[in-house]
Amino acid sequence: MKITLISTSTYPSDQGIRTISSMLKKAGHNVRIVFMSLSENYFRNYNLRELNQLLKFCRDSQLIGINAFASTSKRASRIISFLKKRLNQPIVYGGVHATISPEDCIKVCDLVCVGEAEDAIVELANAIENKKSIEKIKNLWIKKENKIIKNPVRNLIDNLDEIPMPDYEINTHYLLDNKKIRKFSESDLDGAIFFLTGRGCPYGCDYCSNSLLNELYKEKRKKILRWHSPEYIIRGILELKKKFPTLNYFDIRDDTFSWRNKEDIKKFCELYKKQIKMRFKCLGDPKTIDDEKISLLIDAGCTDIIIGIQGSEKTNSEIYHRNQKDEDVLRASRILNKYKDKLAVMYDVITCNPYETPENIISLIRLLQKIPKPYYLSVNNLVLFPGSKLDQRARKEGLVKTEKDAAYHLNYWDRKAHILLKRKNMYLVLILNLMRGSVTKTRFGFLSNSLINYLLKPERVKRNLRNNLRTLIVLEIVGFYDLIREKIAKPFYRSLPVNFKVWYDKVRYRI
Ligand code: B12
Ligand code: SF4
Repeated sequence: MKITLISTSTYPSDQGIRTISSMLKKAGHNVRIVFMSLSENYFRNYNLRELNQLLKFCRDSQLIGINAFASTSKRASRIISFLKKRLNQPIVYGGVHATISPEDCIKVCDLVCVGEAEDAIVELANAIENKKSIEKIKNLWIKKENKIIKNPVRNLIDNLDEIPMPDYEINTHYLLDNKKIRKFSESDLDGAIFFLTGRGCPYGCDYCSNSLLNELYKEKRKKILRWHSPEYIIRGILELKKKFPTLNYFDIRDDTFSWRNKEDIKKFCELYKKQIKMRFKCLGDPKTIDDEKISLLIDAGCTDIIIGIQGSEKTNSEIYHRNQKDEDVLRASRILNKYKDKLAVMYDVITCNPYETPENIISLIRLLQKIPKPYYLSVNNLVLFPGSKLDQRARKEGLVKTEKDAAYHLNYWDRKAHILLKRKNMYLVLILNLMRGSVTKTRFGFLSNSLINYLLKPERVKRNLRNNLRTLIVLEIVGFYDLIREKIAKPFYRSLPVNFKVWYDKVRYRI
């Protein structure tokens, strides 16, 4: 059966839709993926010309699948309503937004797939092909004659190694590029592939969609955290390396890769070093980082690691229910700093949170000042994803009344938009946002360490929190600078040939 899968992601790097595609192909279906990427503009929706091109791809398909993040859900809605008016084929809406906000999605689409979709999508496609009823297919919500059938989710896949590798047969993939849908090419990978080596998260921070996944599956499985075996990962990565000669690195995107036990990491590193011989990036969690794991990863080729701090100890424990102490962060940072010549470290923090107090933000800044340098600081402004625990709380308490208040239409890094939307602790949130960037002994991004200390003098903080005039003026200047960077500098870098970027990285990392 012919099936068209549509990704609304800003970048064509989805693993989820590629895995769904592999499952369908394995079941004998003829699948193509259209990546409706809009990497040049985070906020744009599709125009008629683009939708008409997509329509041509969908005409001959017996099933159409579409995915979305909360941030791309408007794009998905536009595509679905456009296609529904012109075609009779069933459209199924899946992905993280459908999993977390099925109520939202069923308003625009008659079929919504909640949760892990590997088996559900194959069952759906087979049922459609064989003209069988789809009403009892687990994971599916079905709108029928103004009634909604809400089937429960099936169990999570126990053995992740049974899943086929994500689909990288790019001759069956298409990409929206500069208002035209064209064939996907290797250079669209931009020299890197995101790779997930597991699923689920052992934590369940209140702002994160994992808090909801844990809830959704709590009666289905004790642990939603599952890992692929090192052998499976290496087999997959090796295949991709052979297939795409311009690949420059792998980006292992598990939120808590360092949670894996030592034996697993040892095995993975041994195989990676012997067979892959290419640098990689990964993410770690302060509590599970230890010296041996880090030295193994570096020896295998890890050049970059991202560590989530998120908030001060108080913010983490009282607002996010994230079990992490400042001491965990400092312990991990001391280990990482031992390898500063070989490993680039980026710390992630979140601010612009409606529940944060000025003291919480100051504590976070003080913690950042204690972390051994150098490092890179990524400052993200809070987005309340529909359905996450923090979003539920904020809605109940009246802090979020409309979609706009939740800020999920905004990019995490859009500091001006977030600060103006939330208007809380503006002075301190701006300081933290200005600290984003490279951190050296004397500087945090735009600000010098001594300037931060000057700006944080208690009297100054009090005054500027009461009167926002100075903050607003600086915010305008920063907004202008960010605009130039987004509109001119970044597109220029993206337009550089992949080979140049590969060469640049090689020089930079001496590999
Ligand atoms: C890798 C990653 C990225 C990558 C690649 C994104 C991409 N295009 O895939 C990068 C770094 C670019 C990225 C960017 C962002 N990300 Co991100 N990212 C992830 C991460 C870590 C892994 C995604 C993944 O591959 N998962 C594994 C696959 C197998 O799971 P899955 O995608 O959910 O797919 C399953 C189901 O959803 C379903 N499914 C998926 N597609 C389809 C399609 C159909 C038709 C059907 C039926 C089913 C279906 O079946 C799949 C298999 O079971 C997740 C967290 C996580 N662990 O999932 C966050 C996550 C998806 N990101 C998130 C966010 C917010 C973002 C940003 C918006 C952040 C920002 N800058 O503001 C951006 C922008 C993304 C965009 N607009 O395109 C949030 C989304 C929350 C939400 N409710 O929307 C997540 C969940 C993180 C979180 N903890 O909250 N991200
Ligand atoms: S540790 Fe990361 S992925 Fe896990 S629940 Fe918290 S924010 Fe989400």
